[in-house]
Formats: sequence, C-alpha cells, structure tokens
Amino acid sequence: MDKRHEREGFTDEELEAARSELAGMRSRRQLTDMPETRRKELIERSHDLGLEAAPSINDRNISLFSRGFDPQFAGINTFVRSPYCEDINQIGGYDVAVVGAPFDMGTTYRSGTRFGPEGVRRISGVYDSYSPDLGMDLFEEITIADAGDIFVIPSNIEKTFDQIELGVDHLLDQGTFPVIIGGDHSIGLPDTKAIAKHVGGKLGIIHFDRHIDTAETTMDERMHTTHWSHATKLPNVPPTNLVQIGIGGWIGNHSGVQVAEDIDTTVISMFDIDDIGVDRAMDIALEIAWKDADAVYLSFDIDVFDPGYAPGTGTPEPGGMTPREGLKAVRRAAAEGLVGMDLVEISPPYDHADITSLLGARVVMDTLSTLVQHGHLGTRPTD
Ligand SMILES: [Mn+2]
Repeated sequence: MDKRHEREGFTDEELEAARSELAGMRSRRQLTDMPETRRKELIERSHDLGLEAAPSINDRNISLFSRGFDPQFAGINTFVRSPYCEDINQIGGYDVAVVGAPFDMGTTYRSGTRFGPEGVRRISGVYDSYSPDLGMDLFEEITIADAGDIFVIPSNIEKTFDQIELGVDHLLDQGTFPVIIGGDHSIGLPDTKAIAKHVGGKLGIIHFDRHIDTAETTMDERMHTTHWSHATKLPNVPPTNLVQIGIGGWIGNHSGVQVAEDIDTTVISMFDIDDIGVDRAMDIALEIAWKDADAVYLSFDIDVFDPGYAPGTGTPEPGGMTPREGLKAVRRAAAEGLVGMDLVEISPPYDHADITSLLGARVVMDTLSTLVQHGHLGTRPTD
C-alpha cells in the first residue's frame, strides 16, 4: 500500500503556505528579480582582458584566459576574486577593504597565522558572490577590494602595532569598511586603536573566542593574550562595553580572567551558550556592547569554533561552537551594525583540506551580507 495516502499532516493550503515561507523557496523567488549588472560586467571584463574563447566552446561567457570567478581552482586569488587595490590611495572607491595583517609573533604556542591572509584568499576563490541563505548576490550590492597586506615587522610587536594602527587608520580615513584578516589576535589592539579614533562616542566590542585575552602581559610582552586589557584603557573603549563570547577550556585563561573580573568585562562562556542558546546569548551581548555606544567592533577568533571544524589554529580548544552556531551569532551581531571587523588566528600550516580558512572566509561573507541586508553597508534602506 502506498503510505503517502495515509498522511494527514497538512491540508493542501497549509502545505502551500508552509512551503512558501521556507527561506529556500524565498531565495528561489527572489533570484528572478536579482540584478545581474555586476555579474555581466565581470563577464565583459573577462573577455576584454582574457580574450574570446576557442570556437568549440558553446558557452560564450567563457574567456580564453581565466579572468573571472571560474574555474574556481584557476587564477591568482584575492579575497573572493575581488579587485586588488594595489594603489592604496584609491581604496576609498570601495565600500569594503579586506586587508591582511600577517603577523604571528604575538603567538604564545604554535605559530603560522602569518599565512592566514594568504590561506583565506586562496580558498575563498571557491566562493561565488551569491548565497541562497540570504537571497543575495553580495557583489551586486557593494564593492569589495582586496587591499593586500599591511607591512608587518616580524621581529617587533610594537612596531607592527604602529604599522597596523596607521594602516587601518588610513582605510577608515578613506571611508571604507575594514575587514582585517590576521595574523594572531595581538593585532586586536592596533585595530581597536585605529577604530576608536574614528568613533565619536563610545566603542563597544563583540569578541568571539575560547580565550579571554585580557592579560596585562604574557612572557613580559603584549602578546595575543593581552590586547583587550590594553584596548579597554582607551578613553572611549570602556571594558564594560566589551563582551567576550565562547570563553572556556583549559588553555591560558588564568591571568586574563582575573583582569576581566577587575575591569568588569562581560564573559559569556561556551557552557552559557549551551545552557541559554545562541539567540539569548546574543541578546545579552548586543545589549552590553551597544550600551550608550556609538559603534560596535567585531573581533572574531577562529578558535571559537570546535577544532573538529577549525583545526588550523594556534591554540585549539575542544568543545567550541559549531559553524552553524558561530555563523548565526555573527549574523545577529552584524544585523545591528558594525564599524569594522577582524578575523584572526587562522594558521594554514595546521589546517586540513583548507576547512579552517574556508570557514573563516564564510564568517566574513556572512557578516558583510548581513550588514547589507540590514542597511548598514551599501545602499539598502536601514530597517
Ligand atoms: Mn583564542
């Protein structure tokens, strides 16, 4: 007997209503109305720069030399194949600047994050600019440039901080949204110093990490365990607007937790997320970060994800977030607006099959597209 005829779950009308409310179905409908201007421009450009394909190729969108998105394994990669803004004086012509800060001398355990920007760029070539999750073609909404890397000084943390602060300061002066790809997390200090200068009032920070990163010093220096204790000494970056999400485990948190207690940051542990859920955790986080603040900065340490999903990092801590939890959390943060973001601690030498770099690139894409969706980037009205 055919079991389909025994089901009585939905009337035809109820089923149609439920079906049409699915995000997957909404994306299907939206695709018809989505602009394809940028997509067509890219095809034209690939023909201008890469010549017409051989006569036997039926798809005439294909060029002779690969100069666009395809093939995904070909070409010289920038972040998601965005244009390389080699002349950094021109960066103000773009909505978003993705910049590398390939510095890993702030690392206290195993290094390799100096290859983070390169690793993210290379695997990000697999991404298209369209996602059905948000029903959006990101490149139709905003212009993104790859600004290349800031010149870091491998042997000198403090000089590197000066370089990064001035570099991010330049991006902000030019009016572009900075996405800083580390590098280890010590770069959170110069990033915040530059950002804080450009915010009139208070700056809040939403910090995803398994580690609290609020020690005063580690091994006598300002390493990747110390940035928030120094950043929150800036007059408009109060520790009471710093919210730290996903903290826990057994690696290097002792001295930082004492400082967090002394200066009063908000710590939401991974066990908290387990107990109260991502949405409730983000309700609290957003309330804290935005309290009397003019802007909020997102600092995302890839090690907040469980090392099963993100093994390519310097201090992996078992028991972290799943990708779906982490991505949901950053989308919640981005929905209320951000002044900039960093993505740190991706260490390609410890990665497997690029999964950590791929997840990192996804964090950036989901953040940017959510900012667009809620009118904080590009030209959509604010909701
Ligand atoms: Mn960490």
